[in-house]
Amino acid sequence: MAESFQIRGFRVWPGHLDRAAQEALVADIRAVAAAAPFVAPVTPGGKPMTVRMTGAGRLGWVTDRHGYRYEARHPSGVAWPPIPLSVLALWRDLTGLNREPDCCLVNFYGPQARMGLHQDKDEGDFSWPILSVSLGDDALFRIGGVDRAEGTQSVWLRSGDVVVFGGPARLAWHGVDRLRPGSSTLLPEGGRFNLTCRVVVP
Ligand code: MD3
Ligand code: FE
Repeated sequence: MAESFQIRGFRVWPGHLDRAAQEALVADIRAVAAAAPFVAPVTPGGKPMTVRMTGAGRLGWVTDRHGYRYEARHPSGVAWPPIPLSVLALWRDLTGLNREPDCCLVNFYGPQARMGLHQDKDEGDFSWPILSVSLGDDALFRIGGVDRAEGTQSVWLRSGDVVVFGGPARLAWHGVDRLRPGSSTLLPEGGRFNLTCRVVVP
């Protein structure tokens, strides 16, 4: 296991997952997506997002004309599949928490996808950390402060990197500016999966 470093209050484990562990997680993600297919989300303002999303756990994050929120069911009406054991093991190892996450949001980025700067504020309790796993092409991740006016810093997240955002970083502004298409051979179709595990219910 590589060492971790801290930047702006978040902790990064570069290359934490070896190739076999990454492939196992991708297989788990494909099983989740078979039960709960990726959707093309729309913001409450009606703007299509470039990222495709699905999820696992008791609750899933959704967005549509009715707003941003957590729901007990996938838009198709089926329950979200359980969070893969591989993901729960990572959560336990790196956060050291006994509490399991309620949600594992799965984002898929095609070569042109991005995610604008935002805060994650739809959870009922911000005292729990968020764990993020990157799989596939490199992504240029940008993080600022809790105040939007604070400056931002950029860091490339690569396949197998794991990040924990806790403490003050939990409410930091963040986003994904772009991918480096073709930078990873993990996904035959190209692009990037990102998993974020969240505690939603206090
Ligand atoms: C910092 N996802 O799904 S993961 C998201 O790469 C999201 O797909 C990005 O932002 C992605 O909401 C970034 C890293 C991340 C996730 C949640 C955070 C960073 C965070 C919450 C608070 C602070
Ligand atoms: Fe976010």
